[in-house]
Amino acid sequence: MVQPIETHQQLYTFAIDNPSEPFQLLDQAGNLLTDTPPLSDEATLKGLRAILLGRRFDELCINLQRRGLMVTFAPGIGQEACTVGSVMALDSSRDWFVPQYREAAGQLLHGSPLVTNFLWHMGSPLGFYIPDGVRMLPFQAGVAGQISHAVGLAWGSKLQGKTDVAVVHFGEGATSQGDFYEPLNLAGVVKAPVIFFCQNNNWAISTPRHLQTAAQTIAQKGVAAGVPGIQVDGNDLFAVYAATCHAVERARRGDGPTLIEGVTYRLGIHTTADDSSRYEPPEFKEQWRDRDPVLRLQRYLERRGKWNEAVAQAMEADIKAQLDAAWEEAQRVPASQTAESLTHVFAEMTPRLRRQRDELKGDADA
Ligand SMILES: Cc1ncc(C[n+]2csc(CCOP(=O)(O)OP(=O)(O)O)c2C)c(N)n1
Repeated sequence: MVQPIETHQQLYTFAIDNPSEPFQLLDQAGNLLTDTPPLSDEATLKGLRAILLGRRFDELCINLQRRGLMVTFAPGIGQEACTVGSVMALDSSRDWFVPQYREAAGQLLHGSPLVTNFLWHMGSPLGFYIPDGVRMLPFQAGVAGQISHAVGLAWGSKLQGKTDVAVVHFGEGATSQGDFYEPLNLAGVVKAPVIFFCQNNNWAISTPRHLQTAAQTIAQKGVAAGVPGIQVDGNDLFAVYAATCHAVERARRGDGPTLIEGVTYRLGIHTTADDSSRYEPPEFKEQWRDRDPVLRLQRYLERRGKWNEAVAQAMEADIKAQLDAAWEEAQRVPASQTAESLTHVFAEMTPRLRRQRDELKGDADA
């Protein structure tokens, strides 16, 4: 277990005392800053593959959107260690992953089928249907709208005497909203087993972090709600994983929520509807490129003799085959599925919804 974050007290002291020094276990050059890595080489390779799958999925979707085959798309390029590291700390068979809109890498690792993710961005209502057994909520376009739902899931788990936890992702912009503070407050009161994960990528579209909040860190926003916070290097898979493991253990013990701030950077675009060159100084991306979580893991694994050109090529080929097969499958799903959007509103359809669905089906068949 990792030493610096052992106690609850240390968690929030860390965020307040060291606002410019996020918790790190793997530095930019791939050096391990602790005696024992928190993940085995095999698990690290699995984490790297999940990051790369998310990245290649995002790149493909941007390309498909440009060709008119997808709706607006928000990539998580550069931020994938936040979602992958936090999902690796969960038990996917029982814990909940609650995304905002740029969390493909974490969603896929948590069990979301690739086809579902494609269908989402093709505008198909079937993309919003999460298969049974996958403990995940759908994509949420309303900033911070999913945070209350995550607290509800976690509190519900506690009321049922279970120890299943929920991790919810959102950006630093979301933490300016009532939809962040209200569920955070409630979670502190009822000690809901929830992990609030803020991906601080410096930008809320064109609003930079320093104009978003005067708080020194996002992590310390938890303190007033009795929720310990920790700021971690969000591009360090090991730090994200270790901090989330710690938060999960606290939550399962009944000690309540934790707020994790992953300091990261948006290496891609905000969405396909955005032109970041209009507001983002070009040197910002340049500075962050070398901190890319992919490069960092590759450098680390290379030193351990687990990464070389052949391994890289085999992994990329395997990912490409997986993406190609899922994209083929998604294209075979009939485009007109409007009626489906009414099917999952309630557990049992109301007579009015049933009537509307039948009317829509009639239109589609005509
Ligand atoms: C409730 C709400 N208000 C405004 C928007 C428009 N909007 C879309 S993304 C975005 C920025 C969000 O920034 P942040 O929370 O930091 O997340 P990021 O996009 O950087 O991941 C805004 C304001 C929205 N989708 N929902």
